[in-house]
Amino acid sequence: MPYFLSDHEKLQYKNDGYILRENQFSSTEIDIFRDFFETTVSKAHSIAGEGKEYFLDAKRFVDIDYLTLQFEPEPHQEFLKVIEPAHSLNSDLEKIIADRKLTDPIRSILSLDEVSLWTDKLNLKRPKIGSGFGWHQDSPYWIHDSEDVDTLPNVYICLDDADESNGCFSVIKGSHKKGCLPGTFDNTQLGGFFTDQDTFNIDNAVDLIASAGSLIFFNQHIVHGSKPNQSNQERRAYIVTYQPKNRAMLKSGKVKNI
Ligand SMILES: O=C(O)CCC(=O)C(=O)O
Repeated sequence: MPYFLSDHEKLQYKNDGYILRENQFSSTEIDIFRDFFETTVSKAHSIAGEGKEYFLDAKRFVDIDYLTLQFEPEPHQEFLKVIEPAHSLNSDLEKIIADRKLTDPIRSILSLDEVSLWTDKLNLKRPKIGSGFGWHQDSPYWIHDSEDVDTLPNVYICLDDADESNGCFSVIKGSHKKGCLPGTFDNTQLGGFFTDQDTFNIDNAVDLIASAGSLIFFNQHIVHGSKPNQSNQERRAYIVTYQPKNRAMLKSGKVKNI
């Protein structure tokens, strides 16, 4: 069964920079995805000691070949925050990456039949521990590595019900239209990757409250972020980013056509 975007959804993506498709996966499917997720997290913990550890703005990172593990800030530095590229640790994730519920809308967005993988990440955001993500765009992270930063659409898979209390995904509606925006200049190491708040309108912020199994497709230039998880509930997400076929993946440089 095809899952291409309707004309209305295409227009919405063009104007707003995102679309939310609710309840795309059943609870049984999401349970399987959560198993893939937690298996990957366990593998990441088991190899974290083998990697090269470094700190940016007091945030702990570990690189193992081209895999990057990002940990929560103090006092939770033992807890993982992000694993990227996640499929390199668990090939089961490739089943999700190739699912037409993800790839057909991406084909519609790119107006292409064939696509490849750019990157994929697991964002953990554990109960009471998971920190937020400041307002940022993805494109400034990728502009120096990608052949074409304008063709890197994302899909965010909600693995848990998410609302304001556990730090649901938030976007600045329409902010993708200006391309790469300037970063902040606050003399921190990572400050340049957070978007200068004078360049977008915070009144256009939308909290994407969504249930587990929902998908959020979003433009690589949209300003987005999320609050910490202050609840007792998990808020796990898997974000997959695609590109036109035959292009090299971020970091590994290998090609993974879908
Ligand atoms: O998981 C989230 O809430 C935000 C993730 C994000 O902004 C990112 O990975 O670029």
